[in-house]
Amino acid sequence: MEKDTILVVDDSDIICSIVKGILETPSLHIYIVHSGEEGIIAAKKLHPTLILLDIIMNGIDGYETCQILKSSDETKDIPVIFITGNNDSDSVLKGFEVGAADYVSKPFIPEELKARVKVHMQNIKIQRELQFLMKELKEMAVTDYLTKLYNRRYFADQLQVYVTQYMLPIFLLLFDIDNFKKINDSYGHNAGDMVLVTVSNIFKLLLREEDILSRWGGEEFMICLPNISEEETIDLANKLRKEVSKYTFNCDNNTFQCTITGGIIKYDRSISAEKNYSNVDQALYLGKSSGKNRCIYNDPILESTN
Ligand code: GH3
Ligand code: MG
Repeated sequence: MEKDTILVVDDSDIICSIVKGILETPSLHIYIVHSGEEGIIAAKKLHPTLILLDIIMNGIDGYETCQILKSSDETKDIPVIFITGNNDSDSVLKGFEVGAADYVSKPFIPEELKARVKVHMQNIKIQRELQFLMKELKEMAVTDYLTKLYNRRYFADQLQVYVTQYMLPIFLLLFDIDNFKKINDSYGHNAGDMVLVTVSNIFKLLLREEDILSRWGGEEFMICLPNISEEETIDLANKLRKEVSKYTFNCDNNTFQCTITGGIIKYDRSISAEKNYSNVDQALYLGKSSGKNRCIYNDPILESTN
C-alpha cells in the first residue's frame, strides 16, 4: 500500500520532532522542512496528503506560503492545517481567509493533533474515492461496457462537433456482423461477445486518431471519418472488412471465421443527422440483400467485394 505523506513546515526543530513523534505511524510518512520556500518546493515534488504549516517563520511566513500553495493547480487541493501560537481570533480568521482547512494551537495536545489530522485524512480519502467514481461514471456514460467503444449518444454528439465546427468532408461507415445470430447459436453467447470485442479491436488498430468509432447497436458499428476522400473511404472500408474476414476466432476449442457488411455515405450537411443515418443504413441493407461480406457506397452505388 502506498504510504500517505504529511509535510511539516516549521522553522523549529523541536516542534518538528514533537509533531513527528505524535503522528508517525508505519503507514504515514512525515517529511520535514524548515521554511515556506522549502515547503512550496516539497509540496510540488511530493504531493503530500496534508500540510502542517507554521505561521511565523523567517522568509515568507505561513500565510504567504499558504496563498502560494493555493494559487497553484499542482498544490491547491492539498489541505493545509496551520500550526499556530497565535490563537487569537484575528490570526485564526486570517488563516482561513488564505485557504487553510484547519488550525492547531501550540503547545500541542497530542490527541487533538492526531484527531484533526485523522479527520482531514479521511476527508481526502472520501474526496479521492468520489473523484474516481465520477471519472468512472463519466466514462460509463459515453462508452459501451463490452467493447469499451463510444456509445451511440457520444458518437452523435461528436459527429455534430465535426459537422458544425469543421467544413471538411465527412464519411460515415456502418458495419454489421454477418450471421451473428448463428455464431451465438453455434458457439455460445460468450463467443459472440468475444467476436464483438475482437472486431472492435481490429477496427481500432486500423482507424486514425481523428476517426470516431462507436458501437451503434447489438452487432453494428458506426464510424465517422473526417477529412478523407471518397476513394480512400472505400479502400479503408474494404480493408476493415477484409481484416475481419481473415481473422480466425478461437473460443472454447472452436475455431471459426466471420464476415461483415458495410454501408458507406458521404455525410450530407443539408439534411439532418437522422436522415444521414437512415441513408447509411440503407446502403448497409443493400449490402446485406446483395449477398453480405461487401461494402456498398450509396451515391453512386458502387459494390465492392474485392
Ligand atoms: P445478418 O447477417 O442479416 O446481420 O444477420 P444476424 O444474424 O447478424 O442478425 P440478427 O439481427 O438476426 O441477429 C443479431 C443477434 O445479435 C441477435 C442478438 O441476440 C445478438 N446480440 C446483440 N447484442 C449482443 C451482444 O452484446 N452479445 C452477443 N453475444 N450477442 C448479441
Ligand atoms: Mg448482423
